[in-house]
Amino acid sequence: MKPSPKQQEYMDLEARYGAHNYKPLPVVLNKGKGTKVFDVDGNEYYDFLSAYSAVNQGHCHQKIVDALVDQANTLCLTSRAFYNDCLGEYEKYVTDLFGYDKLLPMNSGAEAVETAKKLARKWAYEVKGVAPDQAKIVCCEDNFHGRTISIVSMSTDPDAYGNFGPFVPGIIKIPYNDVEALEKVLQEDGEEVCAFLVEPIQGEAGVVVPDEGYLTACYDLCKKHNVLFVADEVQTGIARTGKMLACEHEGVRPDIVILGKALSGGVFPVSAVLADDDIMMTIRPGQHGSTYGGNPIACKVGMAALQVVIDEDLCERATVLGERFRQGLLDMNDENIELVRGKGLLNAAVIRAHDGKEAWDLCLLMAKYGVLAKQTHQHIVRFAPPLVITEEELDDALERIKRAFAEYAKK
Ligand code: IF1
Repeated sequence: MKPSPKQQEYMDLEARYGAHNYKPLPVVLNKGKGTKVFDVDGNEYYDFLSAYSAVNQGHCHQKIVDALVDQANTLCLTSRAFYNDCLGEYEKYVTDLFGYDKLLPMNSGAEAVETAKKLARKWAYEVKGVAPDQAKIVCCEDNFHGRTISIVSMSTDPDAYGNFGPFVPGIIKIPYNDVEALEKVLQEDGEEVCAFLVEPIQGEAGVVVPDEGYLTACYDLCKKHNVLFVADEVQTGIARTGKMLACEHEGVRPDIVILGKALSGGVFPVSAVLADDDIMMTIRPGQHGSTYGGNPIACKVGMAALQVVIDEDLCERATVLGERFRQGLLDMNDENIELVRGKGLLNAAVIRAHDGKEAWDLCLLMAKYGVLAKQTHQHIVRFAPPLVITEEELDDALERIKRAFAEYAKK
């Protein structure tokens, strides 16, 4: 898939003037609507990445864009030095929807993860009674929670932490989907552990779905040892897996919930941390915040984005169409598909290397046939279309993916 001269020009600009912290697929987009994105040459694609599950509501959803534009023409930013007429309404809307006492508004997912870690530590010292500066956070190997120094201190991916040390202490890493590992750590260090931070499904690791009952067993262990169960639902939340929170599949109610990405439908950076008063009220005025956190645009966009999820029943769509998609991949009986896994419309296929080709090459072929997806690690392709995708679009996309696999299989 050779970029056109026009596309190459855009890529060259980025190569010359931008940091090289990504290696994007060679496609230059200039328009998006619903499940479709369009490149500068007018080619159209199904977006099967959804900006890593931020665009669950579809690109440029009119109701979310309207909320953005209306508020942008009214009042964009007050900072939290003053009140505004949007934040309280937004906080009520979200806490009512998810069933928590309070919300702390931030902007990026990483900021929300950092906020959750600070809350857990604060709670440890001021409620649980952990000795000063001794609080530990248990996290899982192969996690992805963002890119700050404190977060990559938890990473087991050399690309994520390499040469970014020294790292933040107070972290215990255990294997994912291993209840006994958590039990052992809590038996040994439970007194000083403030939180267990976990993705209900590990996204970046390759859409790794834990065994049924894993989240429940971990939650119960946390309760037994007076440890907070903290769910990073930045990627799995907001209907992506068929529930508003992926933890709901097991009926687990996290002590702290971290939201981001689709909280704004891909229109604006909005993230949030949810918790009840016994945790949230440990942070008092002047102890945490952010310039843009809780800004009026974020509040209006967030409410519009969540209302779309409800009005268009995106949880049900993700469940039904996710089943259809996984079955569609399996029905291809393609020998280069080693494994299909996922929940709702967060799915992935493990791709067999073939004739010197691997997942990246398959992504190039899928782009050629009008489907944009991205590999994670070497051999895994994540498939995560906007949840507004129709059955017809899904079937059409499957046909195109099938053609890409057929070409991938050729010698
Ligand atoms: C990149 C990955 C996905 C996340 C979870 C927190 C955050 C993310 C579970 C931080 C962000 C993004 C970051 C983006 C690509 C993408 C990603 F490949 F990096 F790992 F989705 F899997 N928790 N994930 O998935 O949220 O600060 O980015 O708003 O950094 O390349 P953020």
